[in-house]
Amino acid sequence: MNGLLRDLARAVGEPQLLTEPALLDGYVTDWTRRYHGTASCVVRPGSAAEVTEVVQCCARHAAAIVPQGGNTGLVGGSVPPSAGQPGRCGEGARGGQGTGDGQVVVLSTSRLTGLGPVDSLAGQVTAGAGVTVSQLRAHAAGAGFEYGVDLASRDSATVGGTIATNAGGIHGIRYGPTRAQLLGVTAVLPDGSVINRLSGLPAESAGYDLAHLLAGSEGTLAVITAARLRLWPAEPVAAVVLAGAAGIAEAAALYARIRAAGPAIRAAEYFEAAGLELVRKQAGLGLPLGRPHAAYLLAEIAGTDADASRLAGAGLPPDAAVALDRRGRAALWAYRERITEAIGASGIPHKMDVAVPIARLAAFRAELDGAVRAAASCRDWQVIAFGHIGVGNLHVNVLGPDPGDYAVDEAVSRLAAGHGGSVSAEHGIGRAKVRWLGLTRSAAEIAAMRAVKTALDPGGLMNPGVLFPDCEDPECRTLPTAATSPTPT
Ligand code: FAD
Ligand code: 2HG
Ligand code: ZN
Repeated sequence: MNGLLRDLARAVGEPQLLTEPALLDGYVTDWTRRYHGTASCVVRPGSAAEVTEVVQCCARHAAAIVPQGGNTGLVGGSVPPSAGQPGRCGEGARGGQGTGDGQVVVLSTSRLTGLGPVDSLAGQVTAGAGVTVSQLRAHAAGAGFEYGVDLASRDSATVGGTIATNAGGIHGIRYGPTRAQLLGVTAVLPDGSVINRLSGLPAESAGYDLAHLLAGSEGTLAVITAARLRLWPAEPVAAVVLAGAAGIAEAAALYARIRAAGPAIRAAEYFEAAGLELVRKQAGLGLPLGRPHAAYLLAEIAGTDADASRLAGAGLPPDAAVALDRRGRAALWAYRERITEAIGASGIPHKMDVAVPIARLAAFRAELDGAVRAAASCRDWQVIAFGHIGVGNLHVNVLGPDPGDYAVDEAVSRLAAGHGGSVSAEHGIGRAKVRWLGLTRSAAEIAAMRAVKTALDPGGLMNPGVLFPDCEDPECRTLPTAATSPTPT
C-alpha cells in the first residue's frame, strides 16, 4: 500500500477502500460503456467529515478526484480517464496539471444517504448526496410533497449527481431542472475547506450563490455532500396521452393544442418509430396504438378527471390512447422510458443531448439524418431521436460508429449550434463534449469559467479532463468558439 492508500484507509476504514481490479470495474466504466478509465482506488466515505479527510489526503498526495454518484451519467464525466492514452479530449484525456504521479481516486457518495425530515411549512428537505432520486421522491411523497425532478434512472441517480449535471428529466416543463430545486448545499472544496449552506432561506441576497455555481459543475469544483431542496405540493396525475404523429412538427403542434386546451401539462415527450421498435423488441411489447406511426407525443396531464376531460378540446387524433388509471399510465410511459435501456442493449451509442429553440426543432430534425449520413460516409448508422419536446431537448442517439470516432458527435453538435441551440440540454459536457463546449459558450464565458475553476482548484485535481480539455493536444487549443460557429438561420 502506498502513502495515499494508507492515508485513505485511515480516513474511511479499510473496508471502504477498494483496490482490487475486479471490484473497481463497475466504477471505472460508464453507463454507456463508451468510457472506461483507470483508478488507483475507490473510496467510500460515510460522512461529510470523512469526505473532507479524503479530499485533504488527495490534496496532500496531488491525487485527482473523480466524484461519483450512481454512475448513470451519459457523458463520461463520472469515470476516470484512461491511462496511457494520448491526451485527446473526449477520449479519456489524462495527464493535465497537478495530478502528481498520476494517481486517481474515485470518490463514491454511495454511503452519504442521510435524509432529513420534510419541513412541511417551508416545503423543503435536506438530503445526502448519495440519496437516490427514487428515495427522495418517496420520502417527499410520504409527507404530501413532490420532488420536481424525475428521470428513468431514478433508482440509481443521486442527489449529488443530479445537481452536478443539473439534470432535467421528464417534469422539466413543470418544475424546471435540478438547479431550480436547489436551495443550498454542503460541499468540500479541493483544499478541504467546507461550504455549509443548508439554511434554505427562501429570501436571501448576500453575494454569489455558491450552491448554484455547483449545479452543472460536473465534479470539477467540489464534492457535494448534501443539499437543501425545494419540494412542491403533491399533484394528482389526471391522464397520460399517447398520440401518433407524422413527425416532430406535428407532435409539437399537438403539444401546443393540448396546452391551449387548458390542462396543466407535467410532461411532453417525443419519440419516433426507431426508438419504439427497439423497446418493443427488447421488452416484448405490442404496438401502443392501432397502427404504427412515424412519431409519437406522450403528454402527462395534471389534475383530476375534470382536467382530463379538457383534452377533448385538443383535437387528439382518433387513435390516440388516453390512460387515466395508474397501470394504464405506466404502460404508456414504458414505451418512452425504456428507450435508453433498449438502445444500450443494441450497442454502444453515441449520445448527443442537444437543445434547440422549439420553433427550430422541425428544421433541426429535417437536417439531422443528412448530417449523420455525411458524417457516416456511406456506413450504415442508425439514428434514434427522442426527448423532452416541451423544453426543446432532443436526445440524438447514433448506433454504429466506433466509440472513438467523433465525426457524428461533431456533426450533430454543429447542427444544433447552427440552429441557435446547445450541445448539452441536461446531461452536461463530461468528457464526451469537451471539444464542442465552444459551440455553446463564447470565448469570454469559457475564460470566466476557467478562472473560477483555477481559483477554486488551482491544482486541477477535481475531475480533470471533464468540462475543460486537460491535455496538450493542439486540437484542444483550437476548440471552436461560439463566435465562429454558424449563425442561426
Ligand atoms: P454520476 O453519473 O455518478 O455523475 C455524473 C457527474 O456528476 C460526474 O461528472 C460526477 O463527477 C459528478 N458528481 C456525482 N456526484 C457528485 C457529487 N456528490 N459532488 C460533485 N460532483 C458529483 N439525465 C437527465 O438529465 N434527464 C433524464 O431524463 C435522464 N434519464 C436517464 C435515463 C437513463 C436510463 C439513464 C441511464 C440516464 C439518464 N440520465 C438523465 C442521465 C443521468 O441519470 C443523470 O445525468 C444524473 O444526473 C446522473 O446522476 P448520478 O448520480 O448517476 O451521477
Ligand atoms: C432520457 O430522456 C434520458 O430518457 C436519456 O435523458 C437520453 O439515452 C438518452 O440519450
Ligand atoms: Zn432526457
